Parts: sequence; C-alpha cells; structure tokens
Amino acid sequence: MTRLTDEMVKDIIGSLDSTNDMLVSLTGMDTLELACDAIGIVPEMLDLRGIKVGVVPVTSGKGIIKKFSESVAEIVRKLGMEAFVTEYADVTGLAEALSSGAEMIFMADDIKFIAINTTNGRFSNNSFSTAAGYVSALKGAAGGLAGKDVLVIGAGRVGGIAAELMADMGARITIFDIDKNAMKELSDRINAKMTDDLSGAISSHVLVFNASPAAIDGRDVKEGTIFSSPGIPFSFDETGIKKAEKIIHDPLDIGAAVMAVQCASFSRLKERQ
Ligand code: 2YJ
Repeated sequence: MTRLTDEMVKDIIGSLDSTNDMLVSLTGMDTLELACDAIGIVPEMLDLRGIKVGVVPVTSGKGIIKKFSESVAEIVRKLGMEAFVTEYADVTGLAEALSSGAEMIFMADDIKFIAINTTNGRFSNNSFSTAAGYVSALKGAAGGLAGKDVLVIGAGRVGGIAAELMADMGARITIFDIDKNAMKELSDRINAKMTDDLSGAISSHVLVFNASPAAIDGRDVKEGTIFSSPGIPFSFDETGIKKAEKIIHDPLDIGAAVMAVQCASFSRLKERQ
C-alpha cells in the first residue's frame, strides 16, 4: 500500500481552499456536499455543530508523517467541526483524546486509517471513504454514471470498493491490474470485464477511475477524458494533463472528509421533520 510522505502532506493545509474550489468547478459539489453525497445524504441531514474531534499521531511502523495529523484536523475544521491534535501519540494520545471528550477520534498507522465515533464505537475507514468520495466526484464530473463505460485501474482495496459502488450505480466496468489474480477475483465478484491492455483501455475510455500508483502515459489519454484519481503519487505527465478534460486528485482531503462525515452520521443524523 502506498504511504503518504512528508513531501505529499506538507502543503495540504494551505491548499484546502483551492482543493475545495477545484471540486466545485469539476464536480459541482464542494467538499462537504461531496462527502455527504458519497454516503448518500445531503449536508442538511447532518448536525455537525460542536462535534469535538481528536487526531492522535501514531508512531508505530514507519512513524509520524510530518503535518499529517494537523492536516486531518484542518480538513475536519473546514467541514465545521472542532478539531485538535493530541499532545501525546499512541495509547497515551488516545487516552488524552478520550479524556478531553472527543466525540470522534482519527488515527492512522501504515495499514489502516480510521475515525472512531466514541459515542457508539462505530468507525469509518479511509479505503471505503476514499473510494466512495472519488466515485461521487466522478459521478458529479460526468453528470451521472448509469449506463456509462468506466475503466478502473487497480483492483486493490480502493479500486475494488469503487468498482463495486459504480457497478451498483449501473456503470459498465472494465478492470485493469498488473496482479491478474486480483483482477480476476474482482471481475468475477462484480461481473465486470477485465483487460490486459492498459494503453488500449485508457485510449478507449473517457471515464477512468485510477486507484493505482502507476504512471499513466499521456500519449494513451483520449482528449476529453475525466479521471477520478485517488492513486498516490499523482500519475499524470504534461501530455496527459493537457489532453484530459478533468483530473480529480488530492492526497488526503476527499478521503478524510468522507471519513469525518460518515463517522458523524453514525450519531448526528437529524430527525426527519
Ligand atoms: O500518525 C502519523 O503521522 C502516521 N502514523 C500516519 C500514517 C498514515 N498512513 C498511511 O498513509 C497509510 N498508507 C494508511 C492509509 C490507509 C489508506 N487507505
């Protein structure tokens, strides 16, 4: 699994407003609207006021990513919640967040990134949230996915969940992965096509969900293609950027925003009027 680096995270806090503007112009939804759409609600259904969110740095594995916790806290603040990063890391930090009354707690090691709703123990996870957020982004950018052909690059966790969500929306999915077993397992599971020819598949699709860290050769890109691209690092060269109509990509914001909104929805959905 690709791990974020200090370099990828260093500018997130300063670029949250421009990511939000990018989402509005490419998908027609701002970050909060997109995160809600990803879990099938609208912002008016959620009461985010006064939610106290703790972000706990985790030192296990490869350790702390500089500004990771502060970036998550800022993403959550932009959605209208109150967020703090604990002074201590790991178990001591978790105890600190709980004793400060955090209603939601974010923690990430090298394998999982979760947000726990402390009022009921339910939790959201980054793989599902990233997949759902980028599916909503592609749906918004393309004006709907029902009946449309979508290429999914990468049959890992995010690609697999995204492919399943889009198949449920009525999209016709083609899957590519260099891991042929993973590709076959996913294509059998959701009854989708698969391909061995990445270049050919890219050049014959205008809707692409890219959940892979691999580089995409701009010479393969069809003019007017819409890419929803959670894969890190950013996969595109200058030619691809010029030929694509839209590329939706950010290193952390969309996935973390969906996590926060889903985690809040576990206890903060407003009663229907
Ligand atoms: O607290 C910290 O600063 C670090 N322990 C954060 C580690 C962040 N983890 C990752 O980037 C992993 N790739 C897990 C993300 C799950 C993606 N679905």
